[in-house]
Amino acid sequence: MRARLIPVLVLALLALGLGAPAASGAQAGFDFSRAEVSVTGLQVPWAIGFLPDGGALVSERNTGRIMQVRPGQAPSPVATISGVRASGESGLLGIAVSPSYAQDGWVYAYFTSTAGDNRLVRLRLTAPQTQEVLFSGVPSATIHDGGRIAFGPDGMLYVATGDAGTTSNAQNLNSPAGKILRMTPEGGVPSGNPFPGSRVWSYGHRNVQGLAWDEAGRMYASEFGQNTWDEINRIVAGGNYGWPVCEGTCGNGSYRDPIVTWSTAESSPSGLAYADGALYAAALRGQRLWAIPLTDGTPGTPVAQLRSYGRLRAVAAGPDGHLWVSTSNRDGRGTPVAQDDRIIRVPQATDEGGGPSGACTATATTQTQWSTGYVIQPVTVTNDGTAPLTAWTVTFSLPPGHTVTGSWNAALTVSGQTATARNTTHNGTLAAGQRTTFGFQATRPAGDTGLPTAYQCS
Ligand SMILES: [Ca+2]
Repeated sequence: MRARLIPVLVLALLALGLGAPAASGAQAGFDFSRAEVSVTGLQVPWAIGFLPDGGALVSERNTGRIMQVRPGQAPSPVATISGVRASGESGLLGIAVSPSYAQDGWVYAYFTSTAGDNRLVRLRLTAPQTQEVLFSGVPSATIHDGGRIAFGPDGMLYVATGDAGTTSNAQNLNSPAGKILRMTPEGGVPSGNPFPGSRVWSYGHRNVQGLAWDEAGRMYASEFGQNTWDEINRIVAGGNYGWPVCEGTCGNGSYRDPIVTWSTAESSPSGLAYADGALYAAALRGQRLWAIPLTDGTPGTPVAQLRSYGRLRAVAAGPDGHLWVSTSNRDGRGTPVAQDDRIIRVPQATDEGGGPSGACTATATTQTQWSTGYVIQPVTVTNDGTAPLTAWTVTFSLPPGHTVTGSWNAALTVSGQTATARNTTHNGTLAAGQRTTFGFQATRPAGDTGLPTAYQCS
């Protein structure tokens, strides 16, 4: 007798249903399909810093200029740093805008000088020829000059250096080369540094050109490998990152292994930014932007983006909610197009059908089924957002050959294999946390044991 058999036939296919897009939106990220070229005509842009008015400053490595850029406008020079000597990878490198720029007007710059060193200065755009030298004497060379500078969440200034082609610098705590340095905004040794009286924050680096922090304050740095492995490292005070003994992951307890490695052809990462649950590394030789999802500091699988713009150097999360990425096609190693160098802006991904105020989920239960049909009841619609819903739509996928023969408490339409259930007049309004249900029945070909899948609510 069928009524007795039905419970036996019911498959353990209960609680079907997937979270709405918003439910997985902890890392909404950026919509790379909507990337657009916003600035053109730069010459080897190296670093991007944002001003309180939303404009940006961009350093040009070879010209020594600081350009002011705004999306859709031609770049305009606002300062030329005096005493820059550009050769090979050296020149005007990192810039940083003071966190209290509105009060103090300081712009920080790191460059290779005509005096033969790499140095950190600060200046005001109102008097750019008046430089205050904050830290000098960092070994320079035509390769491995590091150069990224950034204010950390602690208000301290971090400076990434390279080994300047002398590998032994990296393990020498008395050399500022091959290090990440931490200093006060005046260039002094702050309290809390791991080696007394020293600006050294971490060492054993070959050539660091990217620094970033996540919202928990964890610090990350990108690093060029020699011939084999590029690295992303999680940076801790006093950490030894292995160069020149180790390149990439070597499992030697004396050194810290990277959290991400790539072959140098895939990456050669310069700039690094953190936004919205992911690190973004701009790859020069790899000619792409690597997006690396992070969960509590643990990386997921890197995804390659922006593969059609050539060499990428700087990446920064802008106050406009966009990711800003610069090309480096005029650096002597690229193939420039007429517009180069460019800044590409990538907008944030939007949560489709919902968003934080309209998040809902749908969960389906198979009430009963037989060889040629089934009843899905209840499909539970839950408003798990923080604001009331005034309407909801649940979509799901019907296997081929299945036909909906009736529904209740929802208006159900089918197009191809996609079924769409909309609220009726009496159950569209759901307060935050409230739920409602609907149901439907369908027929299917004899011998087909399939059921609908992929319930999504919006
Ligand atoms: Ca290393």
